[in-house]
Amino acid sequence: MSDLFEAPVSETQAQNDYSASSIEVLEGLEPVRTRPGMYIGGTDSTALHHLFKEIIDNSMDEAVAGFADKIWVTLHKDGALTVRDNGRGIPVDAHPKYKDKSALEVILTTLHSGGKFSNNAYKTSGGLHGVGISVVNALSEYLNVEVYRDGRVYKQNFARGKCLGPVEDTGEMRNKKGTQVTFMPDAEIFGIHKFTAKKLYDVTRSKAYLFSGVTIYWKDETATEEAETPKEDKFHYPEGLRDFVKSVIGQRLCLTKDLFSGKADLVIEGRDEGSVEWTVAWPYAEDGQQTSYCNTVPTPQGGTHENGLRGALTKAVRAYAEMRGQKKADKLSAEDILGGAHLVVSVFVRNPQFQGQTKDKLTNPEVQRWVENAIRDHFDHWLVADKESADALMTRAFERQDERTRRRKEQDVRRKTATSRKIRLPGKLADCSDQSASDTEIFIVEGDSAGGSAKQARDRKTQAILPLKGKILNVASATKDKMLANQEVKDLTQALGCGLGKDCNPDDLRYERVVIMTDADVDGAHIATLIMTFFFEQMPQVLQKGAVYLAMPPLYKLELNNGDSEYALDDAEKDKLLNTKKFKGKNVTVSRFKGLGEMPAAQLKATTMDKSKRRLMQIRIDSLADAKDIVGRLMGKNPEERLNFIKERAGTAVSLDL
Ligand code: 1YM
Repeated sequence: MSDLFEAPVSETQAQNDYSASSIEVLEGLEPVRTRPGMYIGGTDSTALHHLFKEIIDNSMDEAVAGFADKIWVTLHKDGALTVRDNGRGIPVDAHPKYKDKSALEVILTTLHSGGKFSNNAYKTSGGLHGVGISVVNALSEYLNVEVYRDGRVYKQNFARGKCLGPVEDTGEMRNKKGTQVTFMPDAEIFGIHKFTAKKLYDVTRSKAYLFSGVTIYWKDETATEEAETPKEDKFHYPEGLRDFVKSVIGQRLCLTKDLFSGKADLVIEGRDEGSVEWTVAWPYAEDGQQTSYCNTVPTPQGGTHENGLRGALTKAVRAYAEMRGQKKADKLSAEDILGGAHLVVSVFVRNPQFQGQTKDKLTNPEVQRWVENAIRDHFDHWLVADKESADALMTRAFERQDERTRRRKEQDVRRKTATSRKIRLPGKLADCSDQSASDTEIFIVEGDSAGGSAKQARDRKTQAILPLKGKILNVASATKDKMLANQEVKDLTQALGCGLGKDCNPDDLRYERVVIMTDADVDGAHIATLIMTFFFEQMPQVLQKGAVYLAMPPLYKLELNNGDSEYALDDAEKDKLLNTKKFKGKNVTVSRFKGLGEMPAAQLKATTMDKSKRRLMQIRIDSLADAKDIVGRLMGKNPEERLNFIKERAGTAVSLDL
């Protein structure tokens, strides 16, 4: 861990550090209660547990910044939750701009104020990643805060986001510092959902794995004898991620004698940019998983930190294989080397940037290079130090490479025979010119005019375009005969070439990726849903393979007078961009795209189709059974089921564009 995290700052300095004058107009909490989905992604059990993460992230931020080393988590009998840390305590002094209010009250009752007060650059909660403590306050039936600061105890109580009185100095308490928050999620918002001990326990433990400088005390007052998780526990992992991976990999047989793990400071041109910690294991069963974190927050979609680790490992194994005289060393791919490996990487960086509304992918481009450079040397040494393990890794990588080449050849032959046999392809399909499926994609677009733009915008070599007419048949509610007779379904099936229903063989797919590209409006979303339903019902293997994607065309263009412009995917992104330095306070022309057909080809290319610039969303099925249930209810024949589903989830809807 770098000095930055450990260097203690004196208490007086810390108190004066947050800059009150930087406060701008702050929003109240009403929007949070009216549209909770916008802030915590819904009102279901996942959203409920999000409240806990927000609070513990505050304590973790304080620990990572070097001010706290203990956190206590207690689940109470009545369903309330208490989190306490021994950090500096949330500031309680009167706020210059809000003379009658304490900083504590402003932080708890206004949106996004945390980030503005704070000068902690590594902060993930309150503004940068998480939504902050005020959102938890808004969604709690009650929330009570105790701050232990300057040898005194301060208390303030809230109900549904409103404070019940001013912060009170309740007397002296020497030898105690920190913040304690107790809250009860509001049943008006979360209905029957309650905290699950196991979920809280797992999140709590993972935080301790991710930062070895903290000890977390767990207490569950609801625990019974048979409970899955203990009544009390203490988490402290001096070996961090290494301990974590050891606990999941357990006694399973691995390809290498030891795990590959380490820690490094990211010092770039003398500047301390943070740190990285990683652990990699290669289980024989090839059933490993890849997980990554930034500032202790999970990034399930990976991102630049994960790419950095993969890059370092790939390059090091290639170099090692080359040194061992292997001719095909430079052809080894990351998947050859890392497929099935168990990989965990955790970074601490300033100003992390996350992608999209779900914010589950790290996008700071510089992080990739930093992480790759930091790990590369370590892995080179690790390989040379244990030749037996290095050879085992190399041998398996070449086996996977052979297997990959064999499969590709098979696929190429299939495609060639298909083309030479001149299988019937739909007349509307503008096929790509590459003969093999590898690295090709088919864009399924809505309507002929969008099809026209897409044809102009595409890369002819690797991108095919299939325009479909309007709304395709809802295959979840149609009869089989009706489906087979439907022209759009026929076109789609012919173009994809992999067969339908029980004849579907995903290896025969004529393209590597299938991209559904519809307008960024309600109709577009409906059409995309229908096409996804088709895949789900008729080609689930293609979805499971991860070959289906959604294109993400922008809804807005923001342009400055000097011609400089940016695109925004949705309202949230537009508003965010308008608040950045680039646009704030300037004369900005905001235009809204009506549909893909209206977008000039060059723009469609730059924003949505060009492989180097666009963003795609991969459609993933985690559980086939869950997905079947949802699709069945939502797209099936029974309208009552559909209504019930919508009623249950109404609170989850994030943004409706009607
Ligand atoms: C159980 C939850 O919230 N702890 C906590 C929060 C803060 C501080 C310390 C803190 C941060 C800073 C300065 C800073 C917060 N401070 C703010 C704000 N535990 C919990 N512990 N002094 C104290 O980041 O500069 C928001 S949260 F806005 F004051 F900085």
